[in-house]
Amino acid sequence: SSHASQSYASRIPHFTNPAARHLLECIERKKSNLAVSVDVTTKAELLAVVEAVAEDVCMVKTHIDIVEDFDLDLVERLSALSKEKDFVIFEDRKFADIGNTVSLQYSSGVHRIASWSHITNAHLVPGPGIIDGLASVGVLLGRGLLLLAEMSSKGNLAGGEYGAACVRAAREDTTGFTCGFIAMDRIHERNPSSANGDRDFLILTPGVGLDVTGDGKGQQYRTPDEVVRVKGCDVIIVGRGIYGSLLTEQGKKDPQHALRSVKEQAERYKQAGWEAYQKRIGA
Ligand code: 5FU
Repeated sequence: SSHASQSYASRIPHFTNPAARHLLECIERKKSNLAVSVDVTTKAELLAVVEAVAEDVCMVKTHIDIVEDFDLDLVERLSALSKEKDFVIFEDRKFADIGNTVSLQYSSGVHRIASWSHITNAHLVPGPGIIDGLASVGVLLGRGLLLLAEMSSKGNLAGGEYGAACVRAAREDTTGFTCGFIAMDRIHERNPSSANGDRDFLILTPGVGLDVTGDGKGQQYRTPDEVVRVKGCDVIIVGRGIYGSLLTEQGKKDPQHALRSVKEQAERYKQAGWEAYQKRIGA
């Protein structure tokens, strides 16, 4: 039977992964299934957006390699905010290399992702060794991994048998490190299996917008209602729909005004995501 009809709270005991449990607990405490994708290129902007949305989100998603003035102080501040404001950090790194290389990319380099990001993600293109490589760093730190089983962008190659293979690999991961998928629906429930077939996974879903259906560069948007109620996804990931006001001419001239709009949009998406969830579980 589908875990989609169960409340977030009731699903917590089914997860052994500490980061997955942390996320479900945050969602339940804050009554928010909203992740904000903060794709801005300076430390100051990143922290300003996070502060503006912090109250309304269960998760902040980063692309840390786009920050021009990155330093470890940024991740220290982000970590402090994650504790103070109660949200999970997800570095959307999309690892895609052999196990040995990804273990180094995850633990080391400039960004030391494993030291501050509760959850990260990976493509399965290199095979299951990528999971083992990341797990060799992440498990001891209590981190979690999402496999990119599907993508939101037009013409992406991750459909069909590829997604099914991601589901199999997640079920076969005996370390418990893999705790969910980036996907467009409850992909594991479309791909049943006798081995670990009942195991619950989190579905985090980008490509969410209330006002537009695309960005002219391949992104495709669906509404929170479609994603959460109809398709049964667990977390909506919203980027420009929330921080977009900062990118306009007006927003650059008057960042304080733009940040108020960022906060308003976060409230709007939070409400839409939670209403869709309540309808889904029949609350
Ligand atoms: F895996 C994926 C995917 O399939 N689609 C995505 O859009 C990740 N993303 C990310 O979500 C993308 O890299 C952005 O960081 C974010 C979506 O941002 P938007 O501004 O809401 O389009």
